[in-house]
Amino acid sequence: MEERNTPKSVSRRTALGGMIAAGAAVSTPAAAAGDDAAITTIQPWRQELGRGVDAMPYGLPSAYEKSVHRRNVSWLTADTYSSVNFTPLHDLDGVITPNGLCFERNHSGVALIDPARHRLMLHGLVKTPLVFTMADLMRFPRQNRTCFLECAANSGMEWRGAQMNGVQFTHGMIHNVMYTGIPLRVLLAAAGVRPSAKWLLLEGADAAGMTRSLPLKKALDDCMVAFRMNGEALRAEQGYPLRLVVPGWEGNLWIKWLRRIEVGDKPWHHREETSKYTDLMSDGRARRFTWQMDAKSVITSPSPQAPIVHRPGPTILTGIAWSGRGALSRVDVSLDGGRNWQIARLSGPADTFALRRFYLEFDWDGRPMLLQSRAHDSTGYVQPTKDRLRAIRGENSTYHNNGIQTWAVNKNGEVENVEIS
Ligand SMILES: Nc1nc2c(c(=O)[nH]1)N[C@H]1C(S)=C(S)[C@@H](COP(=O)(O)O)O[C@H]1N2
Ligand SMILES: [Mo]
Repeated sequence: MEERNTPKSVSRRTALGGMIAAGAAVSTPAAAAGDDAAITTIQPWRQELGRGVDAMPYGLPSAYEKSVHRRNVSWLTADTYSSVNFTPLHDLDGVITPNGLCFERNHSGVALIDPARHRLMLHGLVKTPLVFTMADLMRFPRQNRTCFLECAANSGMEWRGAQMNGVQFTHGMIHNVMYTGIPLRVLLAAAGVRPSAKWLLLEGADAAGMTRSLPLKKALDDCMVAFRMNGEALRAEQGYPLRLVVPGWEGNLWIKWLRRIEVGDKPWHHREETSKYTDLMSDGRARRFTWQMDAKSVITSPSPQAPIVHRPGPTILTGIAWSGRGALSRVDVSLDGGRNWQIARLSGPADTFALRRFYLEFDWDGRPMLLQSRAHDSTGYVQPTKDRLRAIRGENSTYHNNGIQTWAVNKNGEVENVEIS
């Protein structure tokens, strides 16, 4: 992993002005039949029996995909228990994050819970306090929903300037999976919420005993208590056997290893919420309760970890976009640092509060580029530039950075994280 000590900033003119005309674009994407030795060779896998169906009861990716994995940044946290690792966005396509690649953010490591001994308690301002076993929960009606989870600290290291040389590190505190779970309103109805109730306290069973306050309104609206991700049981890292799903809102509220829900009439005070999870502005005031995730997008390829490895000619640009305010409606892409924009092609499921995948197919002329993407959502909100964000929020806040990302591509197809001014 490469990192920089000094934020990198280039002017649009330096990056694009010094362009030298590259040689005539060669576009021979495929070899002519007969030229490719691999076609005539009889490789080992064509000569031997393959592995039997009993060899791998739980499947793993091909051995040739070994480099596709989560990564952490050793200097970022003092230990690996209260820490984070990052989703390898540059290696993924489509919208679903495979379970083994979902980033992890833990405050006291991963709790390993025996589901037979796990309980969910629901109490406080309710008519009947309840304690559920996992077996009890399996008898409630369930639903399926795909949602992104983004940590409020995602892209936080980029607030003062380009820092991390890879989309995995600049934007990898996000994952997008299909959850199966019980609408929280169904469980609350079973206990009978009292009229004075306004807030919930949610508590995890990890050593951190992490607790968060959540407005009852959001809980009744669309939260769920999930026990499956992408069809199989939650991974331990993601809160096995139970986690809260809070569509469109920051990851911090998505309590993992969920063990207790207390119903109250006001928010609880969390030390961390006031010191860390608030956005300090330039004038010293803080934004509080900024839970909704703003519209954001990023190009995942080309990117520093996914350079262009082919000659000029047909080139595929792709990325992800999302919004926690409303439906993602459009993504624009610029190849010249925001001077000219084209509308990208969206492909795949269009679920609200889930990742969208976009593409732009173009003929690369072999010259340097400054790649940017910009998300729009159904509320009319448009993803801002980083300069615009900083003008409003100042230099102190590192949370909720949804500014436009710039990747500089050089004539060799190598890509760097830059900021343009
Ligand atoms: N019990 C518990 N829940 C937790 C946390 C935690 O440390 N303990 N971390 C929170 C934070 S800050 C985030 S961003 C998300 C991360 O979810 P993930 O590990 O599935 O990516 O879980 C949230 N829920
Ligand atoms: Mo987080």
